[in-house]
Amino acid sequence: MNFQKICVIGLGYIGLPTASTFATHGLKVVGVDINPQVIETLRSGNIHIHEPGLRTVVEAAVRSGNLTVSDQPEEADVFLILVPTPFYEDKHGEYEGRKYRLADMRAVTAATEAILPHLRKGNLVILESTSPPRTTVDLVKPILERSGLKAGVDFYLCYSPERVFPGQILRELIENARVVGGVTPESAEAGCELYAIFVKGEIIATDATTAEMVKLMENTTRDVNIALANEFARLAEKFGVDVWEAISLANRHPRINILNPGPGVGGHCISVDPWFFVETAPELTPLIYHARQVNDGQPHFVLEKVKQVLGSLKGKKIAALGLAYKADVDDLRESPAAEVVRLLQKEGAQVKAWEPFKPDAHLPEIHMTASLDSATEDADALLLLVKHTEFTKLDPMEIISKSTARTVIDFVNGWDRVQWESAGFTVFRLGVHR
Ligand code: SAJ
Repeated sequence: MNFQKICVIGLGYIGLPTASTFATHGLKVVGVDINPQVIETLRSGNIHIHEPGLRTVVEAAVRSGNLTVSDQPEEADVFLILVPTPFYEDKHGEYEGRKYRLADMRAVTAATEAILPHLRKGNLVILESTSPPRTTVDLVKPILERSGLKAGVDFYLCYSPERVFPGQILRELIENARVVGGVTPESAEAGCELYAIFVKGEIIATDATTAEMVKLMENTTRDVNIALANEFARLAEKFGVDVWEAISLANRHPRINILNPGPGVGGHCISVDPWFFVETAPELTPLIYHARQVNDGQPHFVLEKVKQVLGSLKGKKIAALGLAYKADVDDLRESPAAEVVRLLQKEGAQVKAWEPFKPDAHLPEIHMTASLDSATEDADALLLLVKHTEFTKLDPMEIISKSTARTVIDFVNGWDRVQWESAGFTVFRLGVHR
């Protein structure tokens, strides 16, 4: 096929890197977003996302004249949909007493409807947003066919999941294997041809619903395995075992790879996607449901641990280190660390939070400080909630010289106990009884 112009709808964490990468590979790209601030930021030569290397690629894309931005789609050869698919905050489904989340597909619906007036014969439309199984055939296809054109006959239609790891998006976009599911084999073939423009990893054709399920299976596997690690941490505390040591020993087995326990599972993927299975088949997914419960309950487990160590939290001054949803990213959405802070405050603790990747963020109810020192100077205890590299490199001698705290609780295995104890701290860790 001859791809010259592509319309990328949704310029978020995946959309902007994807749009820019197509542009630096020679395609004319119109990046579309409904958020005027995003458009304004990009037009003024800035970016609204922190992702290593992204600024350089966006700048190159804009400089080449290939990337422009707009608040609405226009005629193109290809339409790529990369809009958010969160769940509803205020609506639930219920099955045998188990309440489950419901996917909010309004952004996908709106993006598809926005394409409709521009859809022409021979176009290729690809949905990349993580979606419940059958979304491409049951939601996207009927909307596009309102044009009078038939999917798989007059235009090509695919689902292709993005699989990139925040923090390494630009490299993984190019190097990861890509699954492209078509509503017909010809659609899949057209999709594969498109991604071959920049993808160096293997590109594999399948059908659209398989591709949707592949994505959900990947993230659900991770969620269930993290839940298992979190349960192991609870068990280790009960049995007087160091879970980190036990995990590293178990992982010497050639076929075992236990993940890391922590304060919970955040972000907008792993903690959301398993619900798309539960929603569409609650009777078939008790394991997936319970893994979600374990991971969502982990901030409460963290709270109990802090209470065990510090006793009543009323008036206790706590420095919370890290608010991002995981290490070395600036993304604070669905962050278990933020949830922990809120729970501590509900128990009467005075918490100051320090997030080096987003010191100026405003999170409801959370007191964020402008520096590490101002969070720690008058604290009773330090909580390590995110394993940012810069936290793992902190010098405990320096911290103790500037802080009133003598107790640290490490929830991510980021600090060496011996080193911190020899500096004068008493160290407690998640998954370790003492
Ligand atoms: N976490 C743990 N223990 C671990 C690993 C992670 O508690 O051993 C926590 C993290 O701290 C974080 C959450 O889980 O709060 C999710 O982090 P993550 O690193 O597992 O995943 P994401 O959400 O950053 O990215 C995932 C990736 N999927 C997989 O690794 C299977 C990525 O490839 C996907 O593209 C992305 O979801 C997505 O967009 O779906």
